Amino acid sequence: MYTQALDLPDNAAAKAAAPASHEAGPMARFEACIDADGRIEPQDWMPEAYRKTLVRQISQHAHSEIIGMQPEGNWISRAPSLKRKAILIAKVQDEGGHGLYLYSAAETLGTSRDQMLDGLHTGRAKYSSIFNYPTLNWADVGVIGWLVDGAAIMNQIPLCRCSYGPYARAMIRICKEESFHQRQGYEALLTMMQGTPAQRALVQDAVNRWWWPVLAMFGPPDADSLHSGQSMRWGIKRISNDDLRQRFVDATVPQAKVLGVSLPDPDLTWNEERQHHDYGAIDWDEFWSTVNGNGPCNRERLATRVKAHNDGQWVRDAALAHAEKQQRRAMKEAA
Ligand code: FAQ
Repeated sequence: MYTQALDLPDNAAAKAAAPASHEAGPMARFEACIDADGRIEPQDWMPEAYRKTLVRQISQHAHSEIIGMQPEGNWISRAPSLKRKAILIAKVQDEGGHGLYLYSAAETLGTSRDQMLDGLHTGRAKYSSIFNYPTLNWADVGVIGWLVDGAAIMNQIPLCRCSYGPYARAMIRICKEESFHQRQGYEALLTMMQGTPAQRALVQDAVNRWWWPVLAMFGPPDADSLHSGQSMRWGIKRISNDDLRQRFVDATVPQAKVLGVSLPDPDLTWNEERQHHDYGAIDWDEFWSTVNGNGPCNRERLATRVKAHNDGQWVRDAALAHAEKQQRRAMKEAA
């Protein structure tokens, strides 16, 4: 349902299509590789603006995964059964892993993890607006899986075809895991919807609260999207913010029907002419206020993250001391 083809282009052919080094400068070779839908690798020459855009997007994406562990992590100790607890622990751990793949991909562009984390911890770097909303009841955990992971997959499948090789490759594994995350959320909600009226009411309440922030998660409308034009020209983004949002709405409406919940938008209707659903106006003031640090949980999320980082200092110190000891031993043995 979420896939838009995972077939990857023939990189060798694309690179061969690029003019040879004696014929053209690095910019021409870069452009030719992008035009032929090839992959740019870390050792390849790239314009500084391309590098900067990638570091911005990949590090923001990594920060989102790491901060995104918090809303659901909040429910690990209160999961309603051992099975749900085990699933949730695995999911939250996956999000941490996604952050690590993505930091590694960004590091290949010459930015250190310390620099990226400093950006996050000092509030200079962005992370997804969606993780600044609270998880008030157990159904929120299911709704995050169904809607937030569902939106993330919709946005991230095209990134498997991103022109920067390390990012594209990281995204393939991430998307496979996100797909499991989406299904576990939907399954948890289906179970609740077969339960008591109180359980069904919890699901509906969670859907009502998350629907609009999830739609905003795809980013500003195309007309206001600062980076989309250039990022699409470079093959970093493949599908625009509005087009992804529309695909998500179209995919989610039938799922809501099966689940038996209503989506909180009186303007949501099928448009026969467009062959898409029309939907109501998104509150962009709320979006920007959240992005700029004033959402319901921004301060709490950042404070929790900074504390976790500081509390983990002894682990990093111990790992470094161990690595140094091993290196000294290896040098002594080699001498
Ligand atoms: N939140 O010109 P555009 C997940 C910013 S991972 C905050 O359209 P662009 C997994 C944008 O950065 C979710 N800021 O920007 C999970 C820019 O500001 P800047 C994260 C946002 O880059 C599930 C400005 O607005 N996914 O969910 C947002 O072309 C469950 C102008 O915007 C990714 O990061 C936003 N929602 O398009 C984990 C995917 N939207 O940088 C745990 C990769 C926009 O100039 C539990 N990223 N902004 O200061 C992307 O695809 C793109 O970066 C977009 C934004 C589509 C997010």
